[in-house]
Amino acid sequence: MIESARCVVLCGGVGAARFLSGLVRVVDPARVTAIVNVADDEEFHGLHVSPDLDTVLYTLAGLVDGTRGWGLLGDTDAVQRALARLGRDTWFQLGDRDLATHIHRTALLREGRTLSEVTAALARAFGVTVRLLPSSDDPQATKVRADDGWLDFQEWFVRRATRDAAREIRFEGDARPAPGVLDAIAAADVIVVAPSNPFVSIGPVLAVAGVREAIERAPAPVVAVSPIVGGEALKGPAAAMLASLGYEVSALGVARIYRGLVDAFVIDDRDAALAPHIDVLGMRVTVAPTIMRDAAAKESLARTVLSAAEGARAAT
Ligand code: FO1
Repeated sequence: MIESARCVVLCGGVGAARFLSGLVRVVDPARVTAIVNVADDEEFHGLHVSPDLDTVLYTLAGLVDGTRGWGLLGDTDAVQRALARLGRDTWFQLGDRDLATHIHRTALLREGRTLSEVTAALARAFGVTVRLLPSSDDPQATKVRADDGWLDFQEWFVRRATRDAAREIRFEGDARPAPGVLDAIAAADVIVVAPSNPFVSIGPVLAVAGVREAIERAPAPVVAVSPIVGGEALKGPAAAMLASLGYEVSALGVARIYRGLVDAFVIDDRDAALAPHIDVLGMRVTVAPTIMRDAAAKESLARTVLSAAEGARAAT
């Protein structure tokens, strides 16, 4: 049953990509649909860059720079250096081979193709059989309010290196779900909320019109993996954001955000003491190793998630 389970995974970037790379070792990749955040997308040098889609794409293709978690392994920066010599802003690093992806995506979009069509074409070109769906074909943009005003997401995340406390988050654009998103959710055997940032990775996916409601209606169990372990984020600013936005900085703080949406919650061994507090939120808790340090650990986390889903299904 496990190998043929239809899995839908709500995804941000690096954490989700790593989770997916373990999941495809356990289930048939063709049965996996990744619904990926597009609210980090931005134009640089006239090119449409979709960081989270590319992180998932490159990771599943086995081409990602594993140290950074994004971009292509062994990529070079000749274009970036040439642009800097011309006086252009280069705070957002785009590698030479990575630029080919953005040039191709932008050209296809200008020809009138949708982001989901372009994403499917890129997945084919990279030999990725997981179904990659942008959460929306419409523009959606995360904005972060710092003490000195509202910032574009990448301005806050990369240019200012998340140094500013995030006081408020909003998503601009009336994004409708991309074709296939709501159907995949309705037909899923398991819906997974990846170990991604709940505010700026999963938040925008849930803010796409009808997505949250589709998940609430779906018969499949919904399992989330905590991106916070021992009070710290596995990667990125999730812990600092929990604090600045008024949540407890722990897996429990994340569970409170997902209350009412998630049936089962996977937390790390070192957070075992939080289990009873999460349980009272109406979630079945699984305590297991969640740090994805190697392929075996990623595969083991995927198995943990699938058995948590099985447990949640059996309980209903
Ligand atoms: N993250 C950085 O911290 N600095 C960068 O210069 C940067 C460039 C970049 C280029 C292409 C791409 O696909 C991702 C890139 N990222 C960079 C990662 C990205 O900003 C974030 O991982 C996501 O937007 C948050 O999930």
